[in-house]
Amino acid sequence: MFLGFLAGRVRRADALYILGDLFEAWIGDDDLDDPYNARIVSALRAAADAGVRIAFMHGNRDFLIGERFAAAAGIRLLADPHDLLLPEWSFVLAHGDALCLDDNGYMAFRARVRSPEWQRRMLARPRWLRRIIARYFRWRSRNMARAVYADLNPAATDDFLRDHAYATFIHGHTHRPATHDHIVDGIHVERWVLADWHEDRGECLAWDGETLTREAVLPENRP
Ligand SMILES: [Mn+2]
Repeated sequence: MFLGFLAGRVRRADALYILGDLFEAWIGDDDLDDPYNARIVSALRAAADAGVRIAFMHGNRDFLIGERFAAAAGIRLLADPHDLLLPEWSFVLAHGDALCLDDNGYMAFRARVRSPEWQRRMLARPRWLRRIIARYFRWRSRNMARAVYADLNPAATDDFLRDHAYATFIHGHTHRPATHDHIVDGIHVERWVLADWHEDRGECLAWDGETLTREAVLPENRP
């Protein structure tokens, strides 16, 4: 479905922003030759070659995506968060996990795996071992998520919106798609939460210069 999206709807856009967790797991850019990964990368490349500017931000599952992936796919890596200042409107983009401060276990894990030292040691391990570790992480996170998905910490979110000049905030990660209204320092700020993707349905946000719209993404790009 994502391949159909890249070949279809995306071609009518100037730019595509992917806010992380594109992959269930990413064990390192030396895994670009895996057939599944190669298909995704060449589909991104085709859209990029067709003139769509594609930017990618790391999620909590694919944070090991690096410059080799970016070069192969023809995309640009973004820092999290990213201030997207368009002529008509200002947005701030994030994956969303960095504000889930109430999930202490996850925040400790995040700090550990995002450190350059941990990543260097991880990438030095053989691929087979990294695959097993990635599977273990997914299993553990599924078990923890079964209880309840973490949500953004309200006070930290207000601070974040203040720090980003009350720009419209777009993020995913929480599995709670919605559009929220925040009043921060008396200013109305919108927060758009992206939906998670499944085999048979996905969702993107489209900005036409005036309005932001949720668009359904369906298999084979059916209308
Ligand atoms: Mn996530």
